[in-house]
Amino acid sequence: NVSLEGRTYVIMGVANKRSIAWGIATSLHKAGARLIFTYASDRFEKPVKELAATLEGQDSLFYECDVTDDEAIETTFAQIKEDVGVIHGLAHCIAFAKKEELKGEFLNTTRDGFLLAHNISAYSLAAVAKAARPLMTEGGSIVTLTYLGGERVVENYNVMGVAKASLDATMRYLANDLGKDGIRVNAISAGPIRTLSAKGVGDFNSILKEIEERAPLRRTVTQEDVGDTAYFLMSDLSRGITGEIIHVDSGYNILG
Ligand code: 0WD
Repeated sequence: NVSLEGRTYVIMGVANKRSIAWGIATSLHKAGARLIFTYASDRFEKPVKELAATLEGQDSLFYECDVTDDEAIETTFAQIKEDVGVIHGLAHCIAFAKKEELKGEFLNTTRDGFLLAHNISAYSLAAVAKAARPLMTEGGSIVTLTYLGGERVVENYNVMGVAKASLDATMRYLANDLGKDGIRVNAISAGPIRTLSAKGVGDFNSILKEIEERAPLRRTVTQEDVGDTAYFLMSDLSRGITGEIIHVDSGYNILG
């Protein structure tokens, strides 16, 4: 069944309308899903609520959840359980690294910066999966967002690339643990998209230009492209897929 009516999904990581998480939210909304939004701090409460209000007929719920805080994660999912009971999926669209470490040589990464990037961008997937599991009593689908920089060296991506490699492996181990509960865990490797986070990556414009010139589809991807793939991964159409990385990148990853 391609309709997501009667299903509830948690979307983590909407910062503004350019967020990939917002692309996922609109795709799932169109399919009839009920949405729950979490945001990192009260700074995002108003913008997230204003955005969600534009989704017609959507009766969204909102929770503040800083993924570096175990207690916050526990409280958030306990509250969601109390408020809606069962969830059918979760979109993890969260990453962070110090801006000064997203340029120049990877070699200059500090211990602090390394741990921070891994904490927010990789460990958080394991932490939220653990908290979400008891709410996924009907099975479900967890989707995270990764990037090619975790598979190979991408100029300037540095410590975030190492964190994405960790995220990819975290996704696979979680898929193995949660498969017996009927919960699938997959990643979308998105091509570069201009968002708030992308602003932190050095020389992002030339990364975009390279895609336009060389990727098989000769265009960059949009939040909607990623959103519709997330919709597929949340739906039963993808029921046989877990532990997988799907590249939504105009085919760029196949180039040598
Ligand atoms: O080109 C791109 N934009 C790509 C992004 C290509 C491939 C992958 N991705 C990934 C990112 O690495 C990230 O995992 O997609 C995911 C979503 O990123 P985005 O949509 O590009 O970025 P953005 O709109 O900035 O959303 C990321 C959000 C944060 O925004 P802020 O302004 O705080 O950086 O991640 C959230 C936050 O909303 N976030 C947190 N959420 C909870 N707890 C935390 C935290 N501690 N830190 C950041």
